[in-house]
Amino acid sequence: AVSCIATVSCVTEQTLVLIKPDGVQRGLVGEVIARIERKGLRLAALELRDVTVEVASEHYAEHAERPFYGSLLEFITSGPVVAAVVEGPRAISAFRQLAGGTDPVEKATPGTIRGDFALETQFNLVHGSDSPESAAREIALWFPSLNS
Ligand code: IDP
Repeated sequence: AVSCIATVSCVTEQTLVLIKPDGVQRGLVGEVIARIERKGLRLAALELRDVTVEVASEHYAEHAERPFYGSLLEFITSGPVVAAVVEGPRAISAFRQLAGGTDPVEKATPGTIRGDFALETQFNLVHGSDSPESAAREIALWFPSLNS
């Protein structure tokens, strides 16, 4: 049995978060991390790093047949990203809620990261795993030395 005295002490889930090259270039790293922390989520790992085509294509493998795949890979490898493992109760859904919908104008609402700071679907600032299976796969891909 896990005792949860404060919300942050009750770690039930981890998710992989990326601040994409547009977020790093636009100086929104602090803004995004502040929102994650204010929500009550915790950083379990955090790193600024360059992205290889190998990691990018593995990360977005499910989109390999989509027309935007080539340009998505070019974008994700265009500059450093911030990769993070974020944890807490329902961390996967909680971060997706903070991020907002994929299309930052039509789907993300004001008050979300994408709704507040982005205009184009490709350049939507952040990534967050969409399921426990994706989170496990993506955390293993980006942070192979982390055992969770
Ligand atoms: P998600 O990031 O909200 O989970 P996905 O559908 O998994 O959305 O798409 C992955 C990423 O691919 C998006 O965040 C966005 O950067 C890019 N993307 C998705 N759909 C389009 C599109 O129609 N045009 C250009 N880029 C897109």
